[in-house]
Amino acid sequence: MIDGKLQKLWRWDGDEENPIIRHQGAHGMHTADVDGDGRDEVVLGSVVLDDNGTALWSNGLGHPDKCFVTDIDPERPGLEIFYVYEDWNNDGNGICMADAKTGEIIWGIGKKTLHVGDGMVADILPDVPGLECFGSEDSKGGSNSKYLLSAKGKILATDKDVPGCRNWIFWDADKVRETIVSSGFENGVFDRSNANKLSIVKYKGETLTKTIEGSVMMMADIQGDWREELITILPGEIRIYSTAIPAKDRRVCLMQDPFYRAEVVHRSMGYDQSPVTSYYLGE
Ligand SMILES: [Ca+2]
Ligand SMILES: [Ca+2]
Ligand SMILES: [Ca+2]
Repeated sequence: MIDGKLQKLWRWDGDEENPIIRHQGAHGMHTADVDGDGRDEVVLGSVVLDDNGTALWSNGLGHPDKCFVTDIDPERPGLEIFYVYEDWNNDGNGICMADAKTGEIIWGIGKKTLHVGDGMVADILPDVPGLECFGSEDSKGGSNSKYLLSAKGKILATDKDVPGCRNWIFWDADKVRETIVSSGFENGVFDRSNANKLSIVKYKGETLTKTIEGSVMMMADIQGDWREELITILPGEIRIYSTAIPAKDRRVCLMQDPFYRAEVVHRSMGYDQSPVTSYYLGE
């Protein structure tokens, strides 16, 4: 910023890079300090731009529908990135986890994948170390397979035992994340009369709240006690739901984490993702 005006520091065109970096972007970008030098990189998908506007790395795996940057495996130093790839992948890396600093693939699912259209990372199994990683094939690709993996890449569950990827929220007092489900989609059959009723449930566990109405817009810690509020919309109305479950510990407001704050904004870009923190937040 000079004299109150933004100045261009650099421009980037993938075709100027070697190797050329076409077709490596995801549906949304994330800004994170992946190399720990205090300046943010831009995670475009399979390619990461350094803060000086040059490619830091590219894994060459193509177009991920989504990727998640966070400390997935706290036993490894630094951040990791979980990828789900739309591109057909014969080499077992269509669902994979990479080192965020170098792009090195830490593990892949080890199976052929066709079009993995959705994914998520969250601690849903407190007895399994790290964040669990899950992804689902899009039926457009010719498969309905779903996978739940540990932070070490071990397949823990498949298909009907894998939760949905879309809407996850910190709602009760523990650091295991809960999911928001529409009762209109119970048993996989869409009931239009019930489609606006939402419940917050634990994975393979109890229902915590079931009186929520509207369509999910966003989840974010906007009140500041570290659990997240749920923002929904109905015709002519915006609602903010807050948990009524008392916290058991005091934690810094998630919005104090600049990465989480940017992830909340990210929700308005591309495919919607539940925001994650730059640090490990799980049991
Ligand atoms: Ca950096
Ligand atoms: Ca780590
Ligand atoms: Ca929880």
